[in-house]
Amino acid sequence: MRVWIDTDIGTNVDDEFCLAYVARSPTLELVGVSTVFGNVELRRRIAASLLQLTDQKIPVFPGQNNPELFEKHTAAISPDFPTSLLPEKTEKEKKEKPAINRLTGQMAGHEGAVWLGTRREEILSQETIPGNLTKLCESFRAAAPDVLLSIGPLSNIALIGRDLQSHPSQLPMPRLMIMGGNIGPLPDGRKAEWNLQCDPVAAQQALHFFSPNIFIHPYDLTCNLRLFEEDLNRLIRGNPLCAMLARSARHWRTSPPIPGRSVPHAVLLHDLVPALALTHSHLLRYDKTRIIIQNDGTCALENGATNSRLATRFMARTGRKILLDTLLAPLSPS
Ligand SMILES: [Ca+2]
Repeated sequence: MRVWIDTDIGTNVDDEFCLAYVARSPTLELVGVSTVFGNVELRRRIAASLLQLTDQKIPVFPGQNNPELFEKHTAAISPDFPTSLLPEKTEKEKKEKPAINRLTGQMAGHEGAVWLGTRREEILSQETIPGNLTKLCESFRAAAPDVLLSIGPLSNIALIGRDLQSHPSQLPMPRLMIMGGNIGPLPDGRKAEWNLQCDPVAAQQALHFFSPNIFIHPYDLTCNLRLFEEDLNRLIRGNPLCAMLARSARHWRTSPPIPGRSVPHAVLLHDLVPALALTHSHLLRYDKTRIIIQNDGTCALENGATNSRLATRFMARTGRKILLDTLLAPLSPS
């Protein structure tokens, strides 16, 4: 199975574990990686540095650093495109301004410290490189993955979906596996899950383009996959990739995910869940659903035609064992 990962690697440590797991899984072929949100060039370097420790050469492409860019880019191609796909606003939303509450590419400040030794001031400087987006779309089409694994805000996913639909010879569309959204309440009184909250417009459009071949792994479920101190102790004594992942996880536990948010303390591997679903589908159960993403990034279930499958059960303990066994397997000599 050919897999492409779109990631905001560097902020939460779970993206790093996801990349490492897919790269090292004997049944998956990682054919490309793209980075999203904030300093995408720094994120590209982090991903490349991690992948260097696997025994494969995998290209990494910087994508969109800011949700606004998607509309600018698509507007240039098709001026009438974005708004025609948005759900009808409710009467209440029509009165509220702004209706769409997106976050710009905010970095936490600790990204790259473990993998690259990056200093805080380098992390916070960001570049916008629209030309990269064309290259990203072309490379994605050339790689022709079976699965697109989305583990960050969905800005690049909407862009890729739109690009694929405008190249019909590239169809069928790959399966879209998303870590994102929430069905139940979130911690800290947050209303929406981070990946959807950062770019709800792109999330709505991703749903439109890839439906019904979409598998959603919501926060409520993914927070059950957790690594403990004993796991990090095992990893730190493992191969060089495992040792770096353990160091990065320890660093993450003491770094606030974004300014103003509390330090996480626990290593919760949200982004691993859709990756484990690819290799061990028996770990999960899905319900056919119709999900709607609201303009504030919250999810609602609706009656009507199925547009996705929502993961409702996950065997976290078995998943954790599979992850550790896969990562701790000896690296083959390069
Ligand atoms: Ca992520």
